[in-house]
Amino acid sequence: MVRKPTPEDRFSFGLWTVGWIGRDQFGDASRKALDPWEYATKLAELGAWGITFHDDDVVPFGSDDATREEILTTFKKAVDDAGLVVEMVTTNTFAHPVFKDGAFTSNDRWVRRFALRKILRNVDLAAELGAETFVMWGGREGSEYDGVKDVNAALDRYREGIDSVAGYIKDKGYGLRIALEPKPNEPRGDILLPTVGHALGFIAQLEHGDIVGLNPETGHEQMAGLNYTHGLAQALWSGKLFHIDLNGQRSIKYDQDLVFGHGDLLSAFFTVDLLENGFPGAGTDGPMYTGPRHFDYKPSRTEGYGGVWDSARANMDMYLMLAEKAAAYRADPAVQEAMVASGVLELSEPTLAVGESLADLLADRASFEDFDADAAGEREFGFVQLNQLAIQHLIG
Ligand code: GLT
Ligand code: MN
Ligand code: MN
Repeated sequence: MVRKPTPEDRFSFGLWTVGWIGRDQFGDASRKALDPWEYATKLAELGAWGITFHDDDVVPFGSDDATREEILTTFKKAVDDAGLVVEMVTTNTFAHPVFKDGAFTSNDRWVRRFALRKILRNVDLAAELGAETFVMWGGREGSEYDGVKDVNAALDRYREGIDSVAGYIKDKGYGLRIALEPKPNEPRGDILLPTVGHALGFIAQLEHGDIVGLNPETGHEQMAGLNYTHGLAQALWSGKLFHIDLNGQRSIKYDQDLVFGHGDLLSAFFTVDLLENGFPGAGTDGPMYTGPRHFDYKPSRTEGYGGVWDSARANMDMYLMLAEKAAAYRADPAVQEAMVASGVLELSEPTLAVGESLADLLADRASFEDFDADAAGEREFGFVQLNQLAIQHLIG
């Protein structure tokens, strides 16, 4: 039995996750939609601490102000009554046909202006609800054909859009940070800012990049054959891991949004190990992710509401089970020994000693002239053994 999640675990869910009714490219909805507040109540019962949503998940696109106000009041009350925290808010700039060529990077300037207005309005709502993170997934920012998008101009417009939103947050004094969510493709053939690395490079070009970071999603990196844990690691190293979308993906294919751990389980183990225990060399004194454990998954289309709640719970159970395994892995003397043998901990030692100059290095015969490269080439790192110990903890 896995223990029940507590608020300290800070598990949170997108309303669009349990709220997904199974409509896909090929088929109609396989479940009936509930009211937004019903999902909130149920998630809280299961042990979730937080809830997140797109503007349009709660208030239908195009609603008039009075309707919007009425719906938001009911929703806020339900969230409060359930004891849930709205930790993140995001904007739907992908569903309505107006965004078919993108929002900030649509070739149509009027669409770009409308998108900016929609997003700024949602920033106000996010701040009002006390959210800390404002996720921006530019799902429609991209193209199917290379000749139809001036990528130089598109990146200029993307920067203009994000800097405008970030500048607005600062001007208003809101306690919000923006987290960009990379994805390589789907729904567009190619999406701009396709990976963690592309997004980090983009953030470095922003005027207000200090409040812009990342919301990497497990499946989005794995769809491109990339290592999610390494993506998180580089975002952490860069001080840019503002938020996470945990889920499961089985190799390079369409975005599956499976339950966390139901895709690449070994990778999920190391993801949790990093999130809970930090880097092997620095441990919890090094860069650590301190945000919510947010799940962005879809209950499979085959499930009814029983399966929806079971799968929501499964995300949290997977995380808790993996956290337990990862703690045991780190504490195991055999693992610690294997870590020493493998040199994992040696990597934290700077290559040049404190105060040592390149001139010193050039004069150090032990580093080159007298260095026995052949002998060093004989070193056994024992990586396989260390990995085997990880797997033993995982399945043991
Ligand atoms: C959409 C997408 C997710 C994003 C959401 C935020 S919406 O479902 O597939 O990965 O996190 O806009
Ligand atoms: Mn996501
Ligand atoms: Mn996804």
